Amino acid sequence: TVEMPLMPSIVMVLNGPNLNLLGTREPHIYGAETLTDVENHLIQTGKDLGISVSCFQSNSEGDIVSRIHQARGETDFIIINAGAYTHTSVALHDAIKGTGVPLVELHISNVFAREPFRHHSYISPVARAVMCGWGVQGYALAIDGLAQTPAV
Ligand code: CA2
Repeated sequence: TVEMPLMPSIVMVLNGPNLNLLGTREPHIYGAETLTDVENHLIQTGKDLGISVSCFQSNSEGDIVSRIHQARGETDFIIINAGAYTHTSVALHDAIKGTGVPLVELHISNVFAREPFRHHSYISPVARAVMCGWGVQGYALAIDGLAQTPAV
């Protein structure tokens, strides 16, 4: 028999600063769904694909660093929307690099069609994949992509 590679079965979705405001402001950029709507959706998408999804949001850089540390050994993949810390945080870059947890960087908006300060990411060089501009459905697309990805 041939051993088939296993897809990631435990995925952590991390949302950073201000993403708790989803669905309350700027719906033209970020959509009308709340973060709770999006998270419940993702947990269901995961169930349908045989992936256990846990979701976490924090406005604090240190909390997100700690979650990345905690993910090591207990999570196969992280999907992170680090919000504005994407563009500022060497600490997040170091946490991802230091733990070696495979990670997808995600943005709801197309950051490259926006202000120049959103064009640089400290996360991209340490991410396995980067996606942006798909709206909140990007999260489900990422889970779907992971379901088709052999775990490493
Ligand atoms: O497009 C994305 O997902 C971003 O990561 C969102 C961040 C922004 O700083 C990044 O450049 C791109 C901001 C998140 C703010 O989220 C809000 C959602 C609804 C209402 C207000 C803010």
